Amino acid sequence: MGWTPDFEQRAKNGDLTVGIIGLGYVGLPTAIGFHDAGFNVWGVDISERTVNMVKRGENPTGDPDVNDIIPSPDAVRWHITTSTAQAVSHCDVILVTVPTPVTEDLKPDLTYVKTAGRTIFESLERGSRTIVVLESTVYPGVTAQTWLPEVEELGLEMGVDVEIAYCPERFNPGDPAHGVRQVARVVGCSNSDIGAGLVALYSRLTTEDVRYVGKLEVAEAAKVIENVQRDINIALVNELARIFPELDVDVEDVLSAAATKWNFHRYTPGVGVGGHCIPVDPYYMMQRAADVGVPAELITAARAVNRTMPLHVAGVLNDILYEAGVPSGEAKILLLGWSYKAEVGDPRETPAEPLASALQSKNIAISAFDPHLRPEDFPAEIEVVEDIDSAEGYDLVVLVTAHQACLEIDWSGLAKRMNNPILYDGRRVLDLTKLENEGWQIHAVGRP
Ligand code: SAJ
Repeated sequence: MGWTPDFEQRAKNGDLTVGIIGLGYVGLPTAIGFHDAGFNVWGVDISERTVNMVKRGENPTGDPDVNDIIPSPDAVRWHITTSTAQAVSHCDVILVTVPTPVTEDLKPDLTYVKTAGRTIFESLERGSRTIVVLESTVYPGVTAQTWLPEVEELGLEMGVDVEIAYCPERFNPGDPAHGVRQVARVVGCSNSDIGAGLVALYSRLTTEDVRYVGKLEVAEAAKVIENVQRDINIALVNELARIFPELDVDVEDVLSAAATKWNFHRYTPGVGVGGHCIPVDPYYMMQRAADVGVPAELITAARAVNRTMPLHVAGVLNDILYEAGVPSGEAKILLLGWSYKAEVGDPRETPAEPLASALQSKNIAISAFDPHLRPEDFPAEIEVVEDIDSAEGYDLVVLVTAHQACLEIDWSGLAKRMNNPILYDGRRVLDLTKLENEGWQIHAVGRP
C-alpha cells in the first residue's frame, strides 16, 4: 500500500518499503542510504550488468564513494531486480532516478522519465495511492506533463491509485561531503499532506534540511536554476579568461584579488564545463522559456561561452605549437585527464572530447591519460596512455582534469621525455613557477 493517514509516522519509524528505479550515480547511493536508514528497499535497473554487479556487492557507477557500501545480497531488507513490476507490488513509495540527458539538438530527452513512469503506473495496485517521486533533473512542468497522460491513459485516478511528487537529487559525485545523506532536499507536490509525509521520509535519509516547497513546478524550477546559476558563474570567469590575457593580465590574479570581497563568489576558468548536470540543465530552462515565449538571453549566452571554451583552448594550443616551430601534421599532444571532473571516472559531456576533436582537425595527434577511466571509455581515435612514466615524444602536455593522479605525476621525468617540454594548465591548479624551474615552458588558461 502507498499513502495512508499514518504515512508520516511509518516514515519516521522506517516502516515503509521504498522502491528506487535507476541504480546509477544517484539511484544506487539513494537505495543504499534508505537501506542503511532502516527501510525495506527494492532497487530496479534495466541493465542486467548493473543488477548483477550490485547483487554481487560490486559498484557499477564510476563514483568511488559507492565502493564497499553496497549491502550484501542476503541482507533481508535489500532487494535488487530488473523488474519494475515485481518491485512496485511491494512498495509504498517509488523514487525515479533515471537519466534526463539532452538530445543531439540540445533538447531535453524525457524518454527515460516517460518509460519509467509508464512501467510503474501499469504495475500499480488499484486503490493503493502509491507515491511516485521523480528525482531526475527536469524543467518546470515536466513531471505532470510526462506522467499525467500515462496515468489517465491507464485509467488510474490521482489521489486514489497514485500520487506524484518531485524531489530533485542534489548529489555531487566524488564529493563525500555532499552525498545523498548529507544534502538538503526540497519536496514539491500538489497535496501538502503527501508533502509532509515525504519530508518525513527524506528526513530519515539526509541529516540536512528537508522542506515542502509547494507544487511540483517550484521544486522542478529550483533544481534547474541551481545549476543554471553555476553555469553562468563559470561562464563569467571563462569569458574573463579570454579577455585578460589580451590585456596582459592573468585572470587568476584578478579573480583572487576580487575574492577578497566578502560576497564575491570564486569560480575557476578551465578548458570547459562537463558532466551530466551543469552543461545540460540550462537547456531545460531555455526550452521552457522558449515554450512560453520569454527570451533566456543570459542563460543562452553563458551556455555558448562554456560550450565553446574547448574550441578557444584548442586555438591557443595550436598557436603555441606554431610558435614553438612544431611542423603541422607532426605535433603530438598528451591530455592529462579525460573525465569531466576531478576524482570521478565519468566521461559524460567531458570538454576533453571537443578539445581533442578540434585539435585532431588541425592534424594534431592526441593521446590521453586518465587512471579513473578504462580504455574503452575513450573515443576510438584517442591513443590511451595507461603508464604515464612511459609517455614520451610529445610536443605539449595539457592538464584537462585536476585528478590528484594527474597533479602528482613525475613532471621532471616527463619533461625530459618530451619533444618540446611545453605545458598548458587547463584548470589553473598547478604550481607553474615550480614547473618552469624544472624546465617546462608554461602556459595556462587565462594567463597571458
Ligand atoms: N567547473 C569549472 N569551474 C568551476 C567549477 C566547475 O570549470 O569553478 C567545471 C568542472 O571542471 C566540470 C563542470 O564545471 O567540468 C561541472 O563541475 P561541478 O563542480 O559543477 O560538478 P557537477 O557537474 O558534478 O555538479 C554537481 C551538481 N550537483 C547536483 O546537480 C546535485 C552541482 O549542482 C553542484 O553544485 C556541483 O556538483 C558541486 O557543487 O560540485
